[in-house]
Amino acid sequence: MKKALITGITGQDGAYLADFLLKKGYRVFGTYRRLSTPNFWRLQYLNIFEQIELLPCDLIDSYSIIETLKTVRPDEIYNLAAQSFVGASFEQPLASGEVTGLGVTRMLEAIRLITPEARLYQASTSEMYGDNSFPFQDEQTVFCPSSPYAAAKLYAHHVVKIYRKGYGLFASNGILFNHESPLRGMEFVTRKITNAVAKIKHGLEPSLELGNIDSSRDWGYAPEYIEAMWLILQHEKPEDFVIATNTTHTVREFLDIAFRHAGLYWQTYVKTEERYQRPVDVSYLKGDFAKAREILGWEPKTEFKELVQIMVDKDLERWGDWLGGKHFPWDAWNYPNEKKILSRKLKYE
Ligand code: NAP
Ligand code: G4F
Repeated sequence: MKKALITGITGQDGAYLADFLLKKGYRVFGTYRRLSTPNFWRLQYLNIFEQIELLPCDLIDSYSIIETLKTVRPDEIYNLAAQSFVGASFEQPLASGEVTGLGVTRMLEAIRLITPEARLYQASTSEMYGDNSFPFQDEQTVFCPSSPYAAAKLYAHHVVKIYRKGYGLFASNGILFNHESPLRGMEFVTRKITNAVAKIKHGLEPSLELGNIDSSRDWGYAPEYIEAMWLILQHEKPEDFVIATNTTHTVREFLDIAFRHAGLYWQTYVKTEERYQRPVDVSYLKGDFAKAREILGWEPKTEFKELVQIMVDKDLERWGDWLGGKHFPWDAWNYPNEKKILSRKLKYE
């Protein structure tokens, strides 16, 4: 049975990827970091929590990465862990650089020393193109990062290429454009909007405040992007791939579809506030995934409008359930029994 290790398994992509790999017959190991309030709700939500083997590991702590690799000896490593919120990277630029940038070098060094035969997927990002002026972006487009997050990801992207070339590691970057779902973090604009639509519709909130609603993103559906990560590691050689939809929409368009879907007009409820503006923003992203289509046979299926509606429907349902007294997986009661946490002393061959 193949063993996959996912860092960032508690995040949106980590949870969907774990689900995908379990269905493919993998033994799935996931790392989590120490938090005062543990965060396993997505794995509970997908009903896969019991099937995941957990290990404590933080990308700022080399030794925890080394112990994890020694314990698991994975065939495939999906490095999804990051401080992934662009806005927070302006507030905590050093911590973001430590985790999102240097964390990847720590992972690569550990792989080089302990499991050089393992295949590494690194979660690169369209943010690396920054505030560019190209009509679309692909694997050849120059990078011009516009945030500490993007600069850290670009550093990581290059270090992956250096270890591939210098040490012969099977290490690939997936340059994924924005991908969303009902499991998206609440701080990102899509989920912030769909959650607010649901609360406004249910009479739980009066309005929504946003920042720059003119920026444009290439938004896809997260579960489909997970398959691309896996395909990248099944490819015969390590390479970098853009994963996108070849379309772009503004935050305004997202607002329009989301509110209309709930029978509301966004103009009645949405205010823009200076405090949600970033010091530098990326105004336009539109990816070209031609290489992934040609080599991996991957393409997106869910269109923008459908994606927005999926998210609104799910948040409407959740808040409706909540009002009816039903509480969905969330928060402290998800904390695992310590027996569930793998001992570093155990070995899995
Ligand atoms: P996410 O929901 O924010 O998940 C990030 C994960 O990283 C969480 O599991 C988080 O753990 C973990 N993490 C944070 N700091 C860590 C640390 N110091 N050590 C170990 N783990 C740490 O992000 P996502 O949307 O799933 O994205 C997955 C990856 O793809 C990220 O690297 C992101 O930058 C990248 N990416 C995302 C998109 C997108 O549109 N979603 C596009 C391109 C690239 P906690 O639960 O403990 O916080
Ligand atoms: O949803 P966002 O925070 O996503 P952003 O910055 O594009 O980053 C996401 O996608 C990247 C891929 O390109 C990932 F690498 C990254 O990890 C993350 O998943 O913001 C999207 C746009 C921005 O232009 C932002 O300024 O929405 C604008 N926006 C307007 N009002 C807002 C808000 N963004 C947030 N988060 N909150 C607002 O109130």
